[in-house]
Amino acid sequence: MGQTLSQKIIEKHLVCGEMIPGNEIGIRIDQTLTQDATGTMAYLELEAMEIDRVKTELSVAYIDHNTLQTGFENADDHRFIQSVCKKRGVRFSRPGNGICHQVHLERFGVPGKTLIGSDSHTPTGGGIGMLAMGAGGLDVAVAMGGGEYYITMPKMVKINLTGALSPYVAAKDVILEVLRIMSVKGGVGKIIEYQGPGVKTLSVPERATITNMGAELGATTSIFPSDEVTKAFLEAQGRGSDYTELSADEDAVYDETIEIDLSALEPMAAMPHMPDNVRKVSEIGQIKVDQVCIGSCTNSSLSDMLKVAAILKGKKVAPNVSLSIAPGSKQVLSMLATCGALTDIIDAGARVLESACGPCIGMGQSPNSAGISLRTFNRNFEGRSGTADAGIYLVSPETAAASAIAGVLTDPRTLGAPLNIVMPSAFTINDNMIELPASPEEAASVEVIYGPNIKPFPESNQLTSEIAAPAILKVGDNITTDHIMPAGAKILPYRSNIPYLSQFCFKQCDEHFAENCKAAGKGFIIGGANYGQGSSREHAALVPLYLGIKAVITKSFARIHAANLINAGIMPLTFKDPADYDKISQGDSLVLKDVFASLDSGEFTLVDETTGAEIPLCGIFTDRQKEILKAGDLLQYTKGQK
Ligand code: MIC
Ligand code: SF4
Repeated sequence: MGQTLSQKIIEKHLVCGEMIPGNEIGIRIDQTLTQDATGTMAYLELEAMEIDRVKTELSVAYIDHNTLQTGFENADDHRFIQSVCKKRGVRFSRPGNGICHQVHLERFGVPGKTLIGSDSHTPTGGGIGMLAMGAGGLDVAVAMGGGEYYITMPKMVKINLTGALSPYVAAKDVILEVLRIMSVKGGVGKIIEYQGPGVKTLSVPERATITNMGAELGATTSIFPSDEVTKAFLEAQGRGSDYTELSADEDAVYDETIEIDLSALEPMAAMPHMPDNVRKVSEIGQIKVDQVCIGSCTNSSLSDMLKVAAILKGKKVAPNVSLSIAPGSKQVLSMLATCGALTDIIDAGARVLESACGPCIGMGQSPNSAGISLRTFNRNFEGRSGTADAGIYLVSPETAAASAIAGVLTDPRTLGAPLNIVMPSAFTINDNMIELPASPEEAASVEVIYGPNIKPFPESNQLTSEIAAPAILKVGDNITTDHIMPAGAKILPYRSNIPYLSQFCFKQCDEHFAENCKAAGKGFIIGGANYGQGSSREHAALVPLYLGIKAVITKSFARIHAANLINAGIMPLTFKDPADYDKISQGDSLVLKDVFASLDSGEFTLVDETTGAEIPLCGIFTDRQKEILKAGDLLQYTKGQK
């Protein structure tokens, strides 16, 4: 029987486990990346693991999230990361060099290699045929130390692309269509492989837009074959020698197949407040727009920016719109400047931002009250923009630029003649903002510099045979890690200060959550389906740990968050019968009995002492996960393994 592309890559990297869907497998990781908002914690963890030098083929630390420096905190964290990188053998991409996923694709990604990153959009690398996955910071630290990365062997989904995109219809519209079909939980436990004759019509940046936003499906990752288009991209980046041809076998077997005719697609938008709330732009109509933001790791490549510049050329941003544009990397920005496209962008009245995540993570550009903002980003969760009542629509760069000029949501096909973008045959290569680590000999004398904002980790949970605690919070379906641990300019600087962060935990769902936890000293969280979707931030587990959360009980979990909970020593448990969710109310006194025996059997019983109900729960953990939970957390477990 033939293999899918990801099965081939997994097989080459398999360290343990059987490649049967649902089984836990451990795979060797060739490359890692971190960004600064999760990186400080990941490097603190690496330091705690007492590893002299990273053991991967390549590890890169990017500074792209916390680039607003309104106090010493972010700059201190950057200096800390820079010093660890120098000492431990990690390349350091300085602030200004660009967004991790964009730069990694340009300068480091290699078809067929495995990559994990402490950021959920790491699957961007799937655009050049990498098996690239988002992970918690601790998992990335373990991989840097040479440890394997554990996932549940995913099911395989084939998306068969036929036809070709019409003018002004973009890669963003493809992934929005996939989100419309599959929903934000439709990809959980699956790898999405793109195939079919339509693949060769898509450039690498277009493929990367699609795999990037596969994160919003909850998928383990998404991947495109590595073909002539990949080869041309790598050659244009001066990295032709990194190319290998890769594809699935003709007779590969998939668990699910979805057909998409690219020619039939139209411009789409994800409406507030979920990436799968997708409709055609032509159906939504000409709603008035207050703000347009173009950029983020999803849509900030040179080709995206050239299209935007061509639409803006000779035009003016509508008086009711504030347009901001953040090119994805120094390479993109520099090339825009050289070819004059940046002038077209500036002359139209755009506000040019530095090459970083910026507004995507609430670092500036929060919209006005009840503002409507069109963004080329990947997440439109309520409140993420920094304005609680703003309405965020996710659209393609073409739709964004056309709307910025018109002042209302605009179908870019109304612009008329198709754009004629000529991509350069070679990119400008200048890696002077990527700092190399010290040599192993010099590394010994490099000092790791800690700032006063870096506080110790929360103490790990000691598992006890009986846990009695209140249902401190009950939430519904699709709770994101942005709900659990919000980001934004005010909070992000405290990613290495768990005690400070804790006061913001779940603020959007229950203002008094942190106080209630402190008063009770412990608690259970009750959630609906797809709990913990979105960002990979392990803070969404570490902060609840700090606040005394012992277990999270839900209808189902998102992959990275469930792993982060286990890594932090918090049990993720699910209702055996999802209808039992209704039997628990916030505030009920709950008891989890015979915890150790239940850990072995996978069957837990929760007693609701307020109502008398006995509720069966599932907690099926692998032997490794049971050991992590018994050790207190992954850090203790990893230290114990040495
Ligand atoms: C995001 O897009 O939500 C982030 C910020 O990039 C996160 C990581 C983080 O919270 O630091 C992600 O996607 O994992
Ligand atoms: Fe940065 Fe936004 Fe991409 Fe996250 S989704 S890595 S915040 S640009």
